[in-house]
Amino acid sequence: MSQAIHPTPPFDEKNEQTPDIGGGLPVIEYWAEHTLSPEGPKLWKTLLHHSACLSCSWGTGGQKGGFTNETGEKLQRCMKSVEAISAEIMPGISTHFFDTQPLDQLQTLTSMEADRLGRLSFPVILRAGSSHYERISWDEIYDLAAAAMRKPPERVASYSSGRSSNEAAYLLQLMMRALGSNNLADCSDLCHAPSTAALNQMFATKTSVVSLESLKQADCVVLTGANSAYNHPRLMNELIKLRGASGSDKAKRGGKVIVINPVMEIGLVKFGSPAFPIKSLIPGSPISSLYLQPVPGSDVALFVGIQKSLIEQGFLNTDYLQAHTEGWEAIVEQAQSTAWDTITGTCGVSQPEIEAAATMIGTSNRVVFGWAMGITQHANGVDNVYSIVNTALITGNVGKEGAGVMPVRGHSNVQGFGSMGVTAHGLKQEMQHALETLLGRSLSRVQGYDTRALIEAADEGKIDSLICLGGNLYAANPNSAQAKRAIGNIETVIYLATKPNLGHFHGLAKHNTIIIPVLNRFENPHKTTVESGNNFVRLNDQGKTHLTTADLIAEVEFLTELAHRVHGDYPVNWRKLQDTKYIRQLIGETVPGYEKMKTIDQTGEEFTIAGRILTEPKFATPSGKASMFTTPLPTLTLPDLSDWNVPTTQGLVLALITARSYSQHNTVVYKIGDKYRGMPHRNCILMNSLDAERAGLHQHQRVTVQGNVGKLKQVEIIYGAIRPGAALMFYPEVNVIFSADIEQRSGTPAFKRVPVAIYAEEGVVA
Ligand SMILES: Nc1nc2c(c(=O)[nH]1)N[C@H]1C(S)=C(S)[C@@H](COP(=O)(O)OP(=O)(O)OC[C@H]3O[C@@H](n4cnc5c(=O)[nH]c(N)nc54)[C@H](O)[C@@H]3O)O[C@H]1N2
Ligand SMILES: Nc1nc2c(c(=O)[nH]1)N[C@H]1C(S)=C(S)[C@@H](COP(=O)(O)OP(=O)(O)OC[C@H]3O[C@@H](n4cnc5c(=O)[nH]c(N)nc54)[C@H](O)[C@@H]3O)O[C@H]1N2
Ligand code: SF4
Ligand SMILES: [Mo]
Repeated sequence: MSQAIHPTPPFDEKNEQTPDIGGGLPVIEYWAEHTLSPEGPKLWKTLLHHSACLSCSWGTGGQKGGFTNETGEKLQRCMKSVEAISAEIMPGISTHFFDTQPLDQLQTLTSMEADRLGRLSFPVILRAGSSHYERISWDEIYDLAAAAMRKPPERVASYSSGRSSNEAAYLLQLMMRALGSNNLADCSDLCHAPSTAALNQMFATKTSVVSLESLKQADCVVLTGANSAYNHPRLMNELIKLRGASGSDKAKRGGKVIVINPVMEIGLVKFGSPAFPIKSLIPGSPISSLYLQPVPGSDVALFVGIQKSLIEQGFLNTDYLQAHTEGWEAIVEQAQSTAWDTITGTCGVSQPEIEAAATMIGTSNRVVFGWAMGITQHANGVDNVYSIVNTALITGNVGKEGAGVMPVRGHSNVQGFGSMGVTAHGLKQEMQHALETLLGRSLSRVQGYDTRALIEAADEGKIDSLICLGGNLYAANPNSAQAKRAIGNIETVIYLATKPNLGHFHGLAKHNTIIIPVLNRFENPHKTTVESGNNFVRLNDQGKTHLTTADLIAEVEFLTELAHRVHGDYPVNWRKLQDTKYIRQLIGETVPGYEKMKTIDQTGEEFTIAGRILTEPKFATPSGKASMFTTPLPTLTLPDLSDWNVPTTQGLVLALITARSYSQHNTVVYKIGDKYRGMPHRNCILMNSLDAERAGLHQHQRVTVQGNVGKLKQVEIIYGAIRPGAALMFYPEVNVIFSADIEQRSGTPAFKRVPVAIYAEEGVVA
């Protein structure tokens, strides 16, 4: 039966370090270690605070308490939440620290060392020519910042990361748009922008169409290019329940999970969840029913293959396609006319495996398709998303309970930033009109800079002022040398941040770099809101910071005061907005689907955003039908070693996946090793033993890994469960070696298919 089908050969080789299951006891040990430590009481207080988890977009916590999800289920905080909180409740950096640490010293710090310095506690400035950051007064900050914002609007930009609140995000975009600037670069440009672009084209909506409630009714989940065991751990509970293996869920749903990933991630094979201590935690629960390992960047071919097989097996839902979609004939024609050899030759997955996946999808009644960075961070990321959504549509799996398409988002409020209009990729018409009414004039029609365009523009000397609401623009971008040079051309850079990071020490402005320490989500003196990846809006209570002697500011307070100094009372009384309930009023009036924001302060009622979840196949497109687009198969080539300027003829070229380790949050590293992949430190490359041995290399050998703009030396080879031809290294360190291809319709870098040469340096004995 299809259950027995595995990749041939299965690329599941383990090394001596890898455990048998993901999650499991180490998670509990981590919890215990932290919750029982001296920081324990503070940690518990924060875990119990009525605010959403800081870490990922799955969204846990809020008004029902820190451990509850939107369906009211308890015990929904994972270890990643503890990790994120622990970083925030660290002591403050002393007022003398920056006096004693010259910049060149700070620049030697690793990501982890920078984070461990503690919480930013007072505002500092680095003036041109100075060797030290020094303390700065609030008056001077506002003078410098207001002057920076008054530069010509096309030379002023912002960058943001999705941890701040909806309220702060809304203020940022309103301040920028009131200036006449659309330069609202955001971390989502490096992340799910292809999902947003594709879903907007197909459905005229930009986010997941599946609610958590609906996911619970699925009988099959296809999880592609997402390592949720690491990055969205509570999603794993849903998969465990779907498979019906958990003790607490007697329903025995017996559903199927198809995982598509070049790397056999152990937590996606078997996961031990603390939510089901007896049945799951120690033995581990089975996750994948079928695990397919395609060539990185080839998912379009794989999904066209699945479509082809669905058609051949008689699973095409023609009635649905005729009634609810447009352009479907071309999709069917493409699938039928693409030869199996072309499909399998491109994706490297055999026809029986693809057919097994199609059978599982075709015989299931309610299928949810989820995906993350393995799909979006490719030169054809938008096609990747089209091909997944096409597969869902041809089987009628969009617009009913228990089925649909679900981009698994990144940061805990990255989706809220998009909803609030923080984007250079164009606003929804309704929101544009509402903002134009508010501003009493048209919004600028100049195309804004997204994140990559911002770096390119700055590199060409076209940006004078940049305000960063969180994040790490420097380390999140490919080609770190270019990012550093580009930011260095900007006269004034203002960082609002909770913690120091590499960007604060390497992403330095030409004249003034200012770091403003801010309160985080559970410390703000006012309520705020965030939006989860499942389109659920959570209300965060006000709180207090443990940094009682520090000079921190709320993001909302800083942004309203700055906007007031720049714009006076235009188009709103900014200072009045320091009371966030007035921002929520504005949001309720101007953001489509957010109408319930107008009453949330009275009702305290968290809500699902209107118009997002599709339980009927009625789309927001003018025709009411979903538009479908064909997906050209990618041509995936790699240069030869001889094309590289390397000092040896021995070695090999692989497609490098740059991804997260088990203990990091984006550019911030919490722990050096990744135990589930058996990678003991950051300077490792995960490879298949067949590749290494073919090139005369061996496990634990130290090699050079070279991309198109740089190299990393002394990289340790680790054998692992990855398909031949592919390798994996950790970001952000690896960003020094390559300048990525860019997905042209979304601006997203191809972080998941970086051509690299791997070789032992001549004369160096390993
Ligand atoms: N703890 C923790 N949680 C996080 C984050 C974090 O850093 N730490 N980051 C947050 C953010 S901003 C984001 S965007 C998400 C990221 O969440 P993920 O997208 O799960 O994170 P990545 O580590 O980028 O891993 C993507 C997976 O894609 C696979 N992959 C690579 N190339 C391909 C391919 O061509 N095809 C397929 N099918 N798969 C491929 C990789 O092997 C890897 O398993 O997580 C969010 N949550
Ligand atoms: N090679 C490679 N590069 C990648 C990726 C990849 O997979 N491979 N992934 C990309 C993706 S998906 C993303 S989303 C980006 C991430 O890019 P960013 O979002 O820019 O980076 P983060 O590391 O999440 O930013 C962390 C910093 O945010 C600040 N911060 C935390 N909380 C708050 C808060 O409440 N308020 C404020 N103001 N600041 C806060 C802290 O100072 C912290 O150091 O990286 C991208 N870069
Ligand atoms: S799954 Fe995500 S939102 Fe939920 S507790 Fe874990 S890190 Fe937080
Ligand atoms: Mo992300």
